[in-house]
Amino acid sequence: PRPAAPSGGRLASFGRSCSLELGGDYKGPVQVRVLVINTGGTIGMVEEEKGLAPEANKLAKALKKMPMLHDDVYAKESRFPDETLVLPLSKQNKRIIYTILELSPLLDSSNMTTDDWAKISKKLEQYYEQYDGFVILHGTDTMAYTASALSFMCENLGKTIVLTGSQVPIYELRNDGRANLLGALLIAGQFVIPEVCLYFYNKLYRGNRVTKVDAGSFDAFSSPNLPPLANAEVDITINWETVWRADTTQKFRVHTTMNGNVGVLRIFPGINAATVKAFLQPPMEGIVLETYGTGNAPSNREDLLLELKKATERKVVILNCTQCLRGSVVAVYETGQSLSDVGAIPGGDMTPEAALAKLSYILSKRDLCWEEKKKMLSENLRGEMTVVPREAKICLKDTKFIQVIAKSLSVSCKEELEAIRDVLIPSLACAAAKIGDIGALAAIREMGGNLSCEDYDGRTPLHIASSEGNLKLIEYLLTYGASVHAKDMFGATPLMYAVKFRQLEVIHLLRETGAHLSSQEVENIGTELCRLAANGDKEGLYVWYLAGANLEQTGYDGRTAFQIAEATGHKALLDFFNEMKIMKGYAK
Ligand code: ASN
Repeated sequence: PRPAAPSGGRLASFGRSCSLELGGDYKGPVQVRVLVINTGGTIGMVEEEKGLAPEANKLAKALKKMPMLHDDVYAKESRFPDETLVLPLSKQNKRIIYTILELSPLLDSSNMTTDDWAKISKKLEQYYEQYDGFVILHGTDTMAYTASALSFMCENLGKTIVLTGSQVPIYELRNDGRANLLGALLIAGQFVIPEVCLYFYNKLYRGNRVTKVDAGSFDAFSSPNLPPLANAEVDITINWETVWRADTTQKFRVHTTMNGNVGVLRIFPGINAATVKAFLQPPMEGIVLETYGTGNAPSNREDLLLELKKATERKVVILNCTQCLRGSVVAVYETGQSLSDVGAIPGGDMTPEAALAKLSYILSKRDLCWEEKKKMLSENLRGEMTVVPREAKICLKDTKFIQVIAKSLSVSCKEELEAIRDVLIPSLACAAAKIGDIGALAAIREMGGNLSCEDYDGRTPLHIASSEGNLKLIEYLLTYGASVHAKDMFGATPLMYAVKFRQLEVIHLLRETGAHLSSQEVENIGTELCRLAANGDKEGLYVWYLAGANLEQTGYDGRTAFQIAEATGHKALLDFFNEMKIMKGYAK
C-alpha cells in the first residue's frame, strides 16, 4: 500500500511528526503510522453456507464506519488518501494513521502453513521503514504458532509487531474484534516494544510465550510462564522490565526459509515404540517431545529409549518440553535423566508452539554446524525461555542508594519505592549519557534499570548521546537494547538529533543499526534542503544525505537544492553536487 500519508498540503502536514528543527514550532499532535496486515481469521469472517469464512475487501470499508476506529472528519480535513484510516486522538495526544494491507486469499488460521509465515514476514520487510509499527490480523487457532515463528524469523527487530484477532467477527453486534484491534493499534503506534507480541482481551503478551487456552471465551490466550508485557486497563501500563531487547547493532532482516521436517510427539502411558520409530524416520530432522511434569519419560522402557537414542545418533534433534501448561523442564528425577542420556535437549519453559518454531528456524540455518544448532536450541534467543540470571550484585529495588532516598522521603511501601526508581532511572541514565559515563550506565543496567527509559520530554539516553556524539557510549547503548526508533515528544528520533548536531559518525552508526528517516521526513525534506543550499551550507546537505535523504527532493516551490545552487551560482556547492552525483547518485 501507499504509506498512510496525507496527500495534500505538504507544509501543513509537516507537523510535530517531522521536527527538522528540534524543539521547533508546535503544529499539532505527533502522527504515527501503522501498517495492518490482514491475513484472515474470525475478526473479518461472515457466515457462509458451510459456516464462518473470511470475506475479502470488506474490513477496511467496515472500519471506516466505526467512529472508534476511524475519525472521518479529521481524515477529510487532512485530505488523506481514501484507503487511509485514522484513529481519534489518543490520550497521549497522538494520531495513529493506519492502512490495511489485505493478503490474498484471506485464511482461517487452521489453513495456514509455513509458506504463509514467509509471506507475512516478507511484507514486514518490504514496509519496515515506512511505518512506525505493525499489526497483524490473524485467526486465533494458530496465532500462537505464527507469533512464535515470526519472533524467530524477524531478526534484529527494532519496531513493535502486534498480532491480534477475535473470537467473534467485528461485524457482529457483540464482538471482541473492535477492542482488540483498537488496543493493538494504540500499542503498535505509541510504544517501541521491539518484539513480536500478541494482544488479546486487554493484555499484551510476548508472542512466543502464549498458547490458546479457551475456544469459547474472549480471554482466549494465556502466557503461563511470563507475565504480560502490558495491561490495557484504565491506562496502558507497559511492563518495561519484561520487554525483550536484542543485543545487536545489526539491521532488521527476515529469515523466510523455515525447515518443515519437524514435528511434535506427546508421550502417554503405554506409548508404542514402533509408532515412535515410524515418527522419527527421515525426512524428520527434529521433534518437540512433550513429556510429563518437569521433563520426565518412562525410564523403564528400554524399547522406547532405544528408538529415541537411535534418532539422536542420526542427528535428529529431540527437544524436551513439558506437557504441563506452566513450569519448566529441570533435572530432578531419574525419569528425566534417562531422556538426557539418550541425547534430548532440555527445552526449559518453552511452550510447544515456541519450541516447534525454534526448531524449524534453527534447523533451516544452513551455515550452522550440528553443535552450534544444539547450543542455540538450549539458549534463549528471543525471550522464549527463562534463563535464571546470575546473582545480581545489587538490585535496584533494594539498593542502599534508593533506600536512603526512600528513607529521607519517608517512603516504605513497594509501590512508592518503584515509583521513585522509575523517576530516578531516566534522569540518571540521561545524565550519564550526557557526560559520556559508560560505567554509570553499566551500573544502572546491572541494577536492572532499562537503558531505553525516557525522560520528561520522551528523550532516551540514545537521543542525548546522539547529540553529544560519543560513539563508544552509543555503541554500548545499542548493544544493550537502546532503540533507534524511539521518538521524543516532538517526534524526533536519535537520528534527527545526530543530524541536528551534525554528528557524521553517529549518523553512520545509527544508520548501520537500522535507523532511518520516517516517510514523512523523507517527503518533507525538500524545503530544508533548499534552505541549506540557499545558505551555501554544504555540510548541512551532506549530513542529510548521510541520514538517507534524497537530495533531489523538491522544496515548496518545486525546485531542488541543486537548482537553488545553480541559481545562486555557489561554486563550492555546485562542486559538491557534482561530486555526490559521481559518488552514488542522490538516492540513499
Ligand atoms: N478458526 C478461526 C481462525 O483461527 C478462529 C478465530 O479466529 N477465532 O481463523
